[in-house]
Amino acid sequence: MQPRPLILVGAGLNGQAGVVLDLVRHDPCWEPIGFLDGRPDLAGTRVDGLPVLGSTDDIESLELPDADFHVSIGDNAARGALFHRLESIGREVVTLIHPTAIVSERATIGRGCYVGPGAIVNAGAIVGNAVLINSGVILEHDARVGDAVHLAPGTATGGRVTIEQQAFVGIGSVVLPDVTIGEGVFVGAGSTVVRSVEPNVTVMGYAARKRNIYEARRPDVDRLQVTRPSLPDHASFEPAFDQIHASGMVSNFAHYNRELEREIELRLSVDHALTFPNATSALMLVLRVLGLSGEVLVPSFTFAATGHAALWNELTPIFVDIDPHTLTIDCDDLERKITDRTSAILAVHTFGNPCDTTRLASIAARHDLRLVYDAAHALGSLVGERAVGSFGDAEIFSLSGTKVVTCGEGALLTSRDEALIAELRRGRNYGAGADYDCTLLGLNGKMSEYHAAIALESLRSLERFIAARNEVALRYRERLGPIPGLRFQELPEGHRSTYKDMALLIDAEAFGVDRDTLLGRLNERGIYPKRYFDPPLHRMRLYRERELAGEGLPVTERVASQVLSLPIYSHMEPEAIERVCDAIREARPTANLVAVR
Ligand code: T4K
Repeated sequence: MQPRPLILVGAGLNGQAGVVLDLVRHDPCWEPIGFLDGRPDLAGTRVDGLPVLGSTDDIESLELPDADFHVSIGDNAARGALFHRLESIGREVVTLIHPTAIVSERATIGRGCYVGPGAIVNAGAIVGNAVLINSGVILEHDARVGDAVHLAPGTATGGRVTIEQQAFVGIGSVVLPDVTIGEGVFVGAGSTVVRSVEPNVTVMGYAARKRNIYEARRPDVDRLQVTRPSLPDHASFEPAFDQIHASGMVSNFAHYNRELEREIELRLSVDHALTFPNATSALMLVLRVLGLSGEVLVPSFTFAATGHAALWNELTPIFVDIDPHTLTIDCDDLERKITDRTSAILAVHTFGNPCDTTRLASIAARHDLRLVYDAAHALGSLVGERAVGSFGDAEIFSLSGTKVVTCGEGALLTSRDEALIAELRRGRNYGAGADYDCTLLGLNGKMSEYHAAIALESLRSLERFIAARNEVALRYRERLGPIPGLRFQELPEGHRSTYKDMALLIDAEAFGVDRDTLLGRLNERGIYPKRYFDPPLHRMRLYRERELAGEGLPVTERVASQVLSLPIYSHMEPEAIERVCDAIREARPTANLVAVR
């Protein structure tokens, strides 16, 4: 067999690269032909006889020979980002496994990983991409390991542990069975982790006993996530929690659920509001209760839950394109796709930007279609003076952890239709009334009283949160709008968005680097935007397998490949916004830098 040429990314021979070079030099499958490295002093030199072919800064523009790649860098953020950049330009990033490692046939290891001498990866383990499993690691059965994790030598895990992306587990640490180590966690050498660790925390020592552990949350400014919940002071929940405790009614649509429904009816000027445990179940139920059949028109550019609600009801989602500016459903394409099998429109107020509600209402009336809005992002959005919530047959808001107002998990459905609401009340109670005689295939659609109390308290801040997000959005627009190749989702005149997400679109040619490269560069600097919504529904395997691979969705295709949701949250400091803007500006190739501040 001809050995395959291999380029190592990272040339630090006193680090991971030395170990990897040793491995591939003894493996007849590979012929190492050179390095890429970010240090300027190495450019044009030779390391251990092999040429340094260029800088990692220039991966996208270098003319490199036909070869596979392996990123041999210990730092999780740098390795993950370089892996991503190489894949985004179509390069193969290979996994290397030392011949003395034991990997179960029932384990799965992703791309770009390294498994060192004597390591054991046991049955049922699923390992992500760009993961370092160092010498002598024991990764026990059914482990789940996220992307760009680093398990230092001698780490031993019990069964079924989960280690989320970019976590680092130090030398000789032990992780007990069933423990979850959150994203970005740092576990110090020699620790014993006996309970789950939440994301972005450092733990050291015997992590069960408070006395013996050092635990520190990294300051927000270190890692900028796509969002963070803004939560009222913990103490503000206590009176309600005490009352729930004293009353003994913790569920079944009791006092706080009713209060929350009333509050929403008043705030949004809607006739009826119902609480739900999440927007997904509310969407599923409303499509069932409306008694739909055949086809439902939905945008493909949305979160999975929108399309899934149709599939759960054995309806056929027909994918509609989006407007290139507002990113909400394209009414012209929608009209073209109406057939005699169409029974409903399920439109989405994408990222909080309201749809063209006037035109949608008129199309629905003309074709006798039911009209439901997935308003998961849009609690507090306005169409002129009128709040989102009173359009269509029903609108559904999410209160999950990434939303502007959150109670952990939860949702609200609003409608003017009294008969529909009565059916939904039964539906969210398994389909039964007080007599337990079910008249419809319902579900458990109950929000707990604790969640309702949190939502009520959090709702008090809704206007303040939306105002703050609009300020953040304005600042982003001012700073980044003038840069060639960048544009934002457009808001029709007179509409108010919640800015649940701050969607930026990157035109690779005009900006100089593409969306995925930009994402990698931002990740290297501790900034973690998200590709909402890529892949769009019609490109998800679930939908392709059902031959629901929508056709004629050119705008969706383009937007999905260009979109990046930038960090935005209601308590975001101006310095954090500037940090994101600086990082985006500096991600451009030098030649493209024009005098834009
Ligand atoms: N329709 C639409 C259009 C939707 O977007 C959604 C949900 C639904 C329907 C369904 O609503 P629900 O059934 O969920 O009520 C998130 C949310 O989990 C999901 O609710 C949301 N849409 C979707 C767009 O985004 P992920 O998997 O991207 O979130 P995750 O866990 O990666 O979080 C992103 C960042 O937010 C993290 O890096 C850290 C931060 N975060 C997140 C959570 C959950 C926190 O700081 N605290 C938290 O509690 O899905």
